[in-house]
Amino acid sequence: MSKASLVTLPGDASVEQVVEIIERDGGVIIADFLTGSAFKELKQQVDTALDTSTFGHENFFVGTSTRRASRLFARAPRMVDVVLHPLYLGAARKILQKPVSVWFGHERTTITPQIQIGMTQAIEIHPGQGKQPLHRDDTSFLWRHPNYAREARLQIMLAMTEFTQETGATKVIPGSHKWDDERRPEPEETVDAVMAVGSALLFIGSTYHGGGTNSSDKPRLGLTMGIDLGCIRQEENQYLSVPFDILKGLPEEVQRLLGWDAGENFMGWVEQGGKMVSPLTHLQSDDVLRSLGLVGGMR
Ligand SMILES: O=C(O)CCC(=O)C(=O)O
Ligand SMILES: [Fe+2]
Repeated sequence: MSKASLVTLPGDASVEQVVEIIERDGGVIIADFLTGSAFKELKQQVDTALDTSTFGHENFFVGTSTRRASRLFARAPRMVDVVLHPLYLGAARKILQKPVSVWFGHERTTITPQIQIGMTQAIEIHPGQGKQPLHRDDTSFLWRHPNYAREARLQIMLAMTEFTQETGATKVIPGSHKWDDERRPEPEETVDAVMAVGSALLFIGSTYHGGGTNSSDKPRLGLTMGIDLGCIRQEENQYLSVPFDILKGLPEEVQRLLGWDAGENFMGWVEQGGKMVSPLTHLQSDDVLRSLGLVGGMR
Protein backbone atom coordinates (compact mmCIF):
# COMPACT_ATOMS: atom_id res chain seq x y z
CA MET A 1 0.00 0.00 0.00
CA SER A 2 1.49 3.35 -0.95
CA LYS A 3 1.82 5.98 1.74
CA ALA A 4 -0.33 9.11 1.65
CA SER A 5 1.72 12.20 0.86
CA LEU A 6 1.65 15.89 1.72
CA VAL A 7 0.52 18.26 -1.01
CA THR A 8 2.47 21.50 -1.62
CA LEU A 9 0.43 24.47 -2.87
CA PRO A 10 1.90 27.66 -4.34
CA GLY A 11 1.86 30.82 -2.21
CA ASP A 12 -0.90 32.29 -4.41
CA ALA A 13 -3.32 29.40 -3.79
CA SER A 14 -6.82 30.29 -2.62
CA VAL A 15 -8.08 29.80 0.95
CA GLU A 16 -10.66 27.35 -0.43
CA GLN A 17 -7.94 25.16 -1.98
CA VAL A 18 -5.95 25.23 1.26
CA VAL A 19 -8.97 24.27 3.36
CA GLU A 20 -10.06 21.50 0.99
CA ILE A 21 -6.67 19.79 1.23
CA ILE A 22 -6.31 20.26 4.99
CA GLU A 23 -9.75 18.77 5.57
CA ARG A 24 -8.88 15.83 3.33
CA ASP A 25 -5.27 15.14 4.38
CA GLY A 26 -4.96 16.82 7.79
CA GLY A 27 -2.26 19.18 6.52
CA VAL A 28 -0.79 21.01 3.54
CA ILE A 29 2.47 22.81 2.69
CA ILE A 30 2.33 26.37 1.35
CA ALA A 31 5.39 27.32 -0.69
CA ASP A 32 6.87 30.82 -0.17
CA PHE A 33 4.56 31.54 2.76
CA LEU A 34 6.77 34.37 4.04
CA THR A 35 9.51 35.93 1.94
CA GLY A 36 11.65 39.06 1.54
CA SER A 37 12.24 41.55 4.33
CA ALA A 38 9.32 40.23 6.42
CA PHE A 39 11.00 36.82 6.58
CA LYS A 40 14.49 38.25 7.16
CA GLU A 41 13.35 40.43 10.04
CA LEU A 42 11.33 37.62 11.62
CA LYS A 43 14.37 35.34 11.46
CA GLN A 44 16.55 37.97 13.20
CA GLN A 45 13.92 38.52 15.89
CA VAL A 46 13.52 34.78 16.49
CA ASP A 47 17.30 34.22 16.55
CA THR A 48 17.62 36.94 19.21
CA ALA A 49 14.88 35.32 21.31
CA LEU A 50 16.57 31.91 20.96
CA ASP A 51 19.90 33.31 22.13
CA THR A 52 18.56 33.36 25.69
CA SER A 53 17.26 29.75 25.56
CA THR A 54 19.20 26.72 26.71
CA PHE A 55 18.66 23.12 25.60
CA GLY A 56 15.55 21.30 26.82
CA HIS A 57 15.37 19.65 30.22
CA GLU A 58 14.25 16.19 29.07
CA ASN A 59 14.67 14.10 25.99
CA PHE A 60 11.28 12.41 25.72
CA PHE A 61 9.33 15.30 24.21
CA VAL A 62 11.15 18.67 24.34
CA GLY A 63 14.64 17.32 23.49
CA THR A 64 17.96 17.82 25.23
CA SER A 65 19.57 18.99 21.95
CA THR A 66 16.68 21.30 21.08
CA ARG A 67 16.32 24.99 21.95
CA ARG A 68 12.86 26.52 22.24
CA ALA A 69 11.78 30.16 22.57
CA SER A 70 8.16 31.15 23.22
CA ARG A 71 6.30 34.41 24.11
CA LEU A 72 6.91 35.33 20.48
CA PHE A 73 4.32 38.14 20.24
CA ALA A 74 6.30 39.91 22.98
CA ARG A 75 9.61 39.37 21.22
CA ALA A 76 9.11 39.30 17.46
CA PRO A 77 7.06 42.14 15.90
CA ARG A 78 7.00 40.25 12.59
CA MET A 79 4.76 37.55 14.15
CA VAL A 80 1.93 39.84 13.10
CA ASP A 81 2.71 38.96 9.45
CA VAL A 82 2.45 35.25 10.25
CA VAL A 83 -0.85 35.35 12.13
CA LEU A 84 -2.50 37.80 9.73
CA HIS A 85 -1.35 35.89 6.64
CA PRO A 86 -4.55 35.50 4.58
CA LEU A 87 -3.98 31.78 3.94
CA TYR A 88 -3.28 30.89 7.59
CA LEU A 89 -5.87 33.12 9.25
CA GLY A 90 -8.35 32.54 6.41
CA ALA A 91 -8.02 28.75 6.67
CA ALA A 92 -8.19 28.90 10.49
CA ARG A 93 -11.42 30.90 10.32
CA LYS A 94 -13.00 28.49 7.83
CA ILE A 95 -11.93 25.34 9.68
CA LEU A 96 -12.51 26.46 13.28
CA GLN A 97 -15.35 28.97 13.18
CA LYS A 98 -18.15 26.51 12.49
CA PRO A 99 -21.38 28.00 13.90
CA VAL A 100 -23.52 26.16 16.44
CA SER A 101 -27.25 26.53 17.01
CA VAL A 102 -28.55 26.97 20.57
CA TRP A 103 -31.86 27.74 22.24
CA PHE A 104 -32.38 30.82 24.41
CA GLY A 105 -35.85 29.95 25.61
CA HIS A 106 -37.87 29.58 22.41
CA GLU A 107 -35.38 31.60 20.43
CA ARG A 108 -33.15 29.62 18.07
CA THR A 109 -29.82 31.42 17.80
CA THR A 110 -26.65 30.73 15.87
CA ILE A 111 -23.32 31.40 17.57
CA THR A 112 -20.00 31.53 15.75
CA PRO A 113 -17.04 30.73 18.02
CA GLN A 114 -14.10 33.09 18.38
CA ILE A 115 -10.59 31.96 17.58
CA GLN A 116 -7.40 32.80 19.47
CA ILE A 117 -3.65 32.30 19.46
CA GLY A 118 -2.97 29.31 21.70
CA MET A 119 0.82 29.00 21.61
CA THR A 120 3.92 30.28 19.87
CA GLN A 121 7.34 28.69 19.74
CA ALA A 122 10.59 28.70 17.80
CA ILE A 123 12.03 25.17 17.76
CA GLU A 124 15.71 24.71 16.93
CA ILE A 125 16.63 21.05 16.60
CA HIS A 126 20.40 20.60 16.82
CA PRO A 127 22.49 17.84 15.21
CA GLY A 128 22.17 14.60 17.13
CA GLN A 129 18.67 15.29 18.41
CA GLY A 130 16.58 12.13 17.99
CA LYS A 131 13.00 12.20 16.86
CA GLN A 132 10.08 13.29 19.00
CA PRO A 133 7.25 10.87 19.82
CA LEU A 134 4.36 11.15 17.35
CA HIS A 135 1.50 13.06 18.94
CA ARG A 136 -1.55 15.22 18.34
CA ASP A 137 -1.23 18.88 19.44
CA ASP A 138 -4.88 18.96 20.56
CA THR A 139 -3.87 16.58 23.36
CA SER A 140 -3.52 19.75 25.48
CA PHE A 141 -7.31 20.07 25.34
CA LEU A 142 -7.85 16.33 25.92
CA TRP A 143 -9.69 16.44 22.56
CA ARG A 144 -11.35 13.16 21.61
CA HIS A 145 -11.41 11.69 18.08
CA PRO A 146 -13.03 11.48 15.73
CA ASN A 147 -14.90 14.69 16.45
CA TYR A 148 -17.27 15.13 13.53
CA ALA A 149 -18.53 18.47 14.86
CA ARG A 150 -15.34 20.49 14.96
CA GLU A 151 -11.57 20.85 15.14
CA ALA A 152 -9.80 22.69 17.98
CA ARG A 153 -6.60 23.98 16.37
CA LEU A 154 -4.88 24.94 13.12
CA GLN A 155 -1.13 24.80 13.65
CA ILE A 156 1.61 26.29 11.50
CA MET A 157 5.22 25.18 11.17
CA LEU A 158 7.18 27.79 9.22
CA ALA A 159 10.56 26.62 7.92
CA MET A 160 13.15 29.20 9.07
CA THR A 161 15.93 26.91 7.74
CA GLU A 162 15.65 24.13 5.17
CA PHE A 163 13.44 21.20 6.22
CA THR A 164 14.70 17.88 4.82
CA GLN A 165 14.75 14.34 6.17
CA GLU A 166 18.41 14.91 7.20
CA THR A 167 17.83 18.20 9.03
CA GLY A 168 14.87 16.84 11.01
CA ALA A 169 11.81 17.99 9.06
CA THR A 170 8.53 17.56 10.94
CA LYS A 171 7.15 14.06 10.36
CA VAL A 172 3.42 13.93 9.58
CA ILE A 173 0.87 11.15 9.09
CA PRO A 174 -1.51 12.43 6.39
CA GLY A 175 -5.08 11.30 7.02
CA SER A 176 -4.48 10.59 10.73
CA HIS A 177 -6.81 13.45 11.76
CA LYS A 178 -9.64 11.02 10.99
CA TRP A 179 -8.36 8.22 13.24
CA ASP A 180 -9.99 7.30 16.52
CA ASP A 181 -8.10 7.44 19.82
CA GLU A 182 -7.33 3.72 19.89
CA ARG A 183 -5.21 3.61 16.74
CA ARG A 184 -1.50 3.94 17.51
CA PRO A 185 0.67 6.06 15.18
CA GLU A 186 3.61 4.17 13.66
CA PRO A 187 6.86 5.78 12.41
CA GLU A 188 6.53 3.93 9.07
CA GLU A 189 3.30 5.80 8.37
CA THR A 190 4.95 9.25 8.46
CA VAL A 191 6.11 11.44 5.62
CA ASP A 192 8.63 14.28 5.96
CA ALA A 193 7.38 17.84 5.60
CA VAL A 194 10.17 18.77 3.18
CA MET A 195 10.20 22.56 2.85
CA ALA A 196 12.41 25.31 1.46
CA VAL A 197 13.13 28.28 3.72
CA GLY A 198 9.99 30.44 4.00
CA SER A 199 7.52 27.63 3.24
CA ALA A 200 5.01 26.56 5.87
CA LEU A 201 3.14 23.44 6.88
CA LEU A 202 -0.43 24.04 8.07
CA PHE A 203 -1.97 21.11 9.97
CA ILE A 204 -4.88 20.55 12.26
CA GLY A 205 -4.53 19.70 15.94
CA SER A 206 -5.76 16.16 15.41
CA THR A 207 -3.06 15.22 12.87
CA TYR A 208 -0.28 12.98 14.21
CA HIS A 209 3.18 14.48 13.77
CA GLY A 210 6.52 14.97 15.54
CA GLY A 211 9.93 16.56 15.11
CA GLY A 212 12.39 14.47 13.05
CA THR A 213 15.93 13.32 13.84
CA ASN A 214 18.59 15.86 12.89
CA SER A 215 21.37 13.82 11.28
CA SER A 216 22.89 16.82 9.47
CA ASP A 217 25.66 19.09 10.76
CA LYS A 218 23.56 22.23 11.27
CA PRO A 219 20.52 23.20 13.38
CA ARG A 220 17.00 23.06 11.94
CA LEU A 221 14.82 26.03 12.92
CA GLY A 222 11.03 25.98 12.73
CA LEU A 223 8.55 28.54 14.00
CA THR A 224 5.27 27.13 15.21
CA MET A 225 2.01 28.69 16.39
CA GLY A 226 -1.47 27.40 17.11
CA ILE A 227 -4.70 29.21 16.24
CA ASP A 228 -7.36 27.62 18.44
CA LEU A 229 -11.03 27.78 19.24
CA GLY A 230 -11.63 30.77 21.53
CA CYS A 231 -13.66 28.79 24.06
CA ILE A 232 -10.82 26.56 25.24
CA ARG A 233 -7.90 27.54 27.43
CA GLN A 234 -4.74 28.83 25.77
CA GLU A 235 -1.90 26.31 25.96
CA GLU A 236 0.62 29.15 26.32
CA ASN A 237 -0.90 31.88 28.49
CA GLN A 238 -0.90 34.91 26.19
CA TYR A 239 -2.26 37.27 28.89
CA LEU A 240 0.91 36.72 30.89
CA SER A 241 3.24 36.34 27.90
CA VAL A 242 2.62 39.66 26.14
CA PRO A 243 3.21 42.76 28.33
CA PHE A 244 0.53 45.47 28.13
CA ASP A 245 2.80 48.10 26.60
CA ILE A 246 3.53 45.75 23.67
CA LEU A 247 -0.06 44.51 23.45
CA LYS A 248 -1.40 48.04 23.17
CA GLY A 249 0.80 48.70 20.12
CA LEU A 250 -0.49 45.67 18.18
CA PRO A 251 -3.28 45.87 15.57
CA GLU A 252 -6.73 45.40 17.11
CA GLU A 253 -7.27 42.14 15.21
CA VAL A 254 -4.12 40.73 16.78
CA GLN A 255 -5.20 41.91 20.25
CA ARG A 256 -8.47 40.03 19.72
CA LEU A 257 -6.55 36.98 18.52
CA LEU A 258 -4.38 37.10 21.63
CA GLY A 259 -7.57 36.48 23.61
CA TRP A 260 -8.77 40.04 24.23
CA ASP A 261 -12.23 39.41 22.84
CA ALA A 262 -15.50 38.10 24.24
CA GLY A 263 -17.51 37.04 21.19
CA GLU A 264 -21.14 35.99 20.97
CA ASN A 265 -20.83 33.34 23.66
CA PHE A 266 -19.63 35.73 26.41
CA MET A 267 -16.21 34.11 26.86
CA GLY A 268 -13.76 36.14 28.93
CA TRP A 269 -15.98 39.14 29.81
CA VAL A 270 -15.01 41.66 32.48
CA GLU A 271 -17.36 43.73 34.66
CA GLN A 272 -17.32 47.47 34.07
CA GLY A 273 -19.91 49.68 35.79
CA GLY A 274 -22.29 46.75 36.21
CA LYS A 275 -21.95 45.67 32.56
CA MET A 276 -20.27 42.56 31.24
CA VAL A 277 -17.91 44.06 28.66
CA SER A 278 -15.40 42.61 26.23
CA PRO A 279 -11.83 42.53 27.56
CA LEU A 280 -10.97 44.68 24.54
CA THR A 281 -13.09 47.50 26.01
CA HIS A 282 -11.10 47.01 29.17
CA LEU A 283 -7.81 47.11 27.30
CA GLN A 284 -8.84 50.32 25.55
CA SER A 285 -9.69 51.96 28.86
CA ASP A 286 -6.50 53.37 30.37
CA ASP A 287 -8.39 54.34 33.51
CA VAL A 288 -9.23 50.76 34.25
CA LEU A 289 -5.75 49.51 33.54
CA ARG A 290 -4.20 52.30 35.59
CA SER A 291 -6.47 51.51 38.52
CA LEU A 292 -5.22 47.94 38.34
CA GLY A 293 -1.67 49.25 38.40
CA LEU A 294 -1.01 47.64 35.04
CA VAL A 295 -0.07 50.71 32.98
CA GLY A 296 1.32 53.14 35.51
CA GLY A 297 2.75 56.11 33.64
CA MET A 298 1.79 54.98 30.16
CA ARG A 299 0.87 57.53 27.43
O1 LIG B 1 9.80 20.54 15.74
C1 LIG B 1 8.96 19.92 15.07
O2 LIG B 1 9.13 19.61 13.90
C2 LIG B 1 7.65 19.52 15.71
C3 LIG B 1 7.52 19.93 17.14
C4 LIG B 1 6.22 19.56 17.73
O3 LIG B 1 5.38 18.98 17.13
C5 LIG B 1 5.92 19.93 19.13
O4 LIG B 1 6.85 20.31 19.89
O5 LIG B 1 4.73 19.84 19.53
FE1 LIG C 1 3.46 19.00 18.07
